[in-house]
Amino acid sequence: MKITAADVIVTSPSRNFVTLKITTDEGLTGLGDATLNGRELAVASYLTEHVTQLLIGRDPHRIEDTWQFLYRSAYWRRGPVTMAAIAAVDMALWDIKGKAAGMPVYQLLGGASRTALRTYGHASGRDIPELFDSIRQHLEEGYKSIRVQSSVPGIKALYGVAAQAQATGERYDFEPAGRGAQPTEEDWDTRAYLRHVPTVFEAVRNEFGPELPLLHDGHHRMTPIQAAKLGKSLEPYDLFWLEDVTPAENQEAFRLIRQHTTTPLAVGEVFNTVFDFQTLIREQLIDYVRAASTHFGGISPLKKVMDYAAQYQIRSGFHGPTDVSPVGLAAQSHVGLAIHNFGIQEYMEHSKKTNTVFEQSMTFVDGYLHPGDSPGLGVELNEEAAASFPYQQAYLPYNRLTDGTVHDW
Ligand code: EZ4
Ligand code: CO
Repeated sequence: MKITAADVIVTSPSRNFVTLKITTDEGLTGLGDATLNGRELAVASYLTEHVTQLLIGRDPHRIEDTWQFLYRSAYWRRGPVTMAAIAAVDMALWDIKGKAAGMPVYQLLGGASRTALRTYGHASGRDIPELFDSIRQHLEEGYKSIRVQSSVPGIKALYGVAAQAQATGERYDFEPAGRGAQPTEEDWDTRAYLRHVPTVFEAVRNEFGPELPLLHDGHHRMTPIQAAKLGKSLEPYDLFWLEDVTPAENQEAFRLIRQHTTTPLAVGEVFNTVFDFQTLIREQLIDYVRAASTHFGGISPLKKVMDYAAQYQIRSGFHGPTDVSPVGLAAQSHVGLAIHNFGIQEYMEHSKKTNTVFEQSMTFVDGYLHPGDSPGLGVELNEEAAASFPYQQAYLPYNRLTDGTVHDW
């Protein structure tokens, strides 16, 4: 079998997605997700200008060889743009291999280690009553674990609070930045946040009891000692995990955090390779790997980092926001179903429009996700629908402190 075409499709149903479609001389096609939120066209251009022509004529079965070729022959390694581009190729080749074998990809990765993937959903509110309503709504829809984000008095706009979603009839804000030529500016105050978050979890525990697994995302905004303080102050509320407490370029920061708190820690949604996890895993500084197949070079490296993590009882918690396309979500769901050290899968439903562009065998039943048993990844692109939603420029928001200093968002 030989690759005869590799096309990049950019579509924007409720947000932008970049998809690679690889076609073979035997008529099999494969899809890969190359979406890098807010920098989409950089990856599209990396693929169309530098990668697609290298794929023509190659044997699509040689997944590992193609991955190593793209990683090593570029000389310039790593980084989100490069690794999202390589991820798309890797996923598309696994998709083709599954279709050629007549099997879902999880079968090629060793077969299912569980019946389905436990998920968590995103509850949020501008105040406690709104947050409680959101948690109840998620529970009614079957979610068994809940991420809790709420507004903080004194901070006007806040990450993770779906303030506009209600107005549009969807659950989530699919494009938190809004579309446009400039990023939205938000405000941030770490002291106000650190004071407020424990009171929110106390209220949630009082209302929903001790059993419900609760998660929280700090979104990279604290210093190591502030993160340690937050972890400690949340211990009475028994979190499933606390995520992205610091901007984790500095892996050593987790040594300090770990000394101070037994709250389980999750990190890695912006990581691109196993090297970003090297110290964190080897020194057992985290509990969950937050990598996403799309930003981590695809299915092949995700399986490898999880096998490394397994030696240290560290489990998966793959990143599943709506900016990971249905193709990327399917790819990591096949990995999650196959590995022994699966933890939980983040699951934000995609919008109705997105689901018209990406036809999926994935099911979500009673809080559990399953990638389905269609051969390959189980996602097909409706190209006509994709073409009806042209790219729109979009930026993620950014933060400024009260004195005007730019802060991590
Ligand atoms: O802000 O994927 O845990 N989820 C997150 C996400 C990220 C977005 C950025 O594109 O932190 O919502
Ligand atoms: Co996050």
